[in-house]
Amino acid sequence: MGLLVKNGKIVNADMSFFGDVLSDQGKIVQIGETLTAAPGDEVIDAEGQLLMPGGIDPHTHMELPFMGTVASDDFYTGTRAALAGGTTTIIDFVIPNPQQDLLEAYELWQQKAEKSVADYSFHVAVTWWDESVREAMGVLANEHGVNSFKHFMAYKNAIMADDEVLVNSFKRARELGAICTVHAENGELVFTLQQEMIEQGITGPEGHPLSRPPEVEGEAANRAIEIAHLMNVPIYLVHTSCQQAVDAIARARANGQRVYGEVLPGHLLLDDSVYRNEDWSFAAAHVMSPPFRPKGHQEHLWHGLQSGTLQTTATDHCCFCDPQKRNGIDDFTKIPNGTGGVEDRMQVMWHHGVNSGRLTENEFVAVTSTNTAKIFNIYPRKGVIREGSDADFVIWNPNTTRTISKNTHHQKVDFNIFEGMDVQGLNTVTVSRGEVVYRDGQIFAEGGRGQYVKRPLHSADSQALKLHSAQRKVTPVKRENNY
Ligand code: URQ
Ligand code: ZN
Ligand code: ZN
Repeated sequence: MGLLVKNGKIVNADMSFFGDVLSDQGKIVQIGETLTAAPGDEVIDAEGQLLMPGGIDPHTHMELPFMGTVASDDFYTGTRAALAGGTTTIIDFVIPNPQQDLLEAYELWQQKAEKSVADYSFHVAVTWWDESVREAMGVLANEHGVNSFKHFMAYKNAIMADDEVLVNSFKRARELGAICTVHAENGELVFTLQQEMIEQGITGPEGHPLSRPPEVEGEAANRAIEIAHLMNVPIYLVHTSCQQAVDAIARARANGQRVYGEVLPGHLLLDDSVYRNEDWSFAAAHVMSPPFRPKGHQEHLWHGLQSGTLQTTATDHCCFCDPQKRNGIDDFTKIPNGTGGVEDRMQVMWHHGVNSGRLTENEFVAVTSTNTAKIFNIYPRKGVIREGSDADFVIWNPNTTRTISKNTHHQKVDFNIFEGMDVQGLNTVTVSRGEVVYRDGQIFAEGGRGQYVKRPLHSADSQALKLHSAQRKVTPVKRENNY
């Protein structure tokens, strides 16, 4: 049985046009005007509505074990929420403990994700280094469709990657034709500043942003970019949150370096006043890293997105309920870091991006879907409404409104950082691989329908490698032993 969506305005990153879209067996099979349905096809009239590629969220952490607890949204509940908000693919993270075999961790996460209702893929974090890690990266890249490796420069005494890990892993990624992604905060600086806060008796959530000021991110962003430059590997900075990081990316891109940046709706719209709220739980609910920043950084992030310095939006969806956040009731450094948003990203970005005039509808598609698909090499399978692509799209009514609230969201968490936000422009229907999985508030998706998306390696461009290493080949200076 096929699905025919008629009379919609199709909005891709490159252009908008009116047409009908026919999907069958999970793929878009025909786009044209006045298409007719075959017997048994489902037909939806999208008159007055837009058809846009399903959102791709390149940064989620479903059921992540972290800071002594486990993120509350799992791969079933979290991907249900994603579909409800118009996101049809997530890229989550395999995060091995230091000394844990990367392949063992990968298998564990694959088991967790079996209950997903949306398509999913994995970045794999490199949290330690030895020859076995090097080997495992090759197996993951060549046999399991992993073309991106993550590095946490923060979280000392846990999953922090020091320069030895960064340099070795970046070099290995280059050999494989993979891309490196980084959480760019200097973990040593954070650790020391945290101790200083505690010594000064600052134990509440207000200490969180004070212990990781923008300079902590700026230093790490510049360091990661320079290491990537010398190792000649593409690099993607996740959740850039401040002017310092945006400027580091802009400088590198202006110098022709392959650097990408991601931004979260939370960092675009919220500021650090949330941490000074008198309600401890409210303030703690906003504890995530990097923290929401002082006023001023938000506009710089918007300009980064509008100018193309930043290419993607994500959510870093990593939820912890109040009882979990209360692990840090006496010490902010023990508050599990993370906030939600996988259900809200598309609508928040439409309202504050397109309705505000900051982004065109085409740019909205680029930063919520297409650019991620291109950077992580699943375009045009995902990220575009085109014949032959996966039939992942939303039917979007630009006139409908909703007020975001924890009381109505599908995310399994007792807080919403966008609580009370009125947004206009919603997905009335979400289609995933040709199936209507969400419609007018109802989710129709069985656990396990989500499929793992392998991501092909970018060409380990031997010519570029040769050129790069040739540039570094230095002939030793011949000296007579005249001493
Ligand atoms: O750092 C991350 O991206 C993970 C651990 C989620 N938590 C967070 O505060 N961003
Ligand atoms: Zn992070
Ligand atoms: Zn994250």
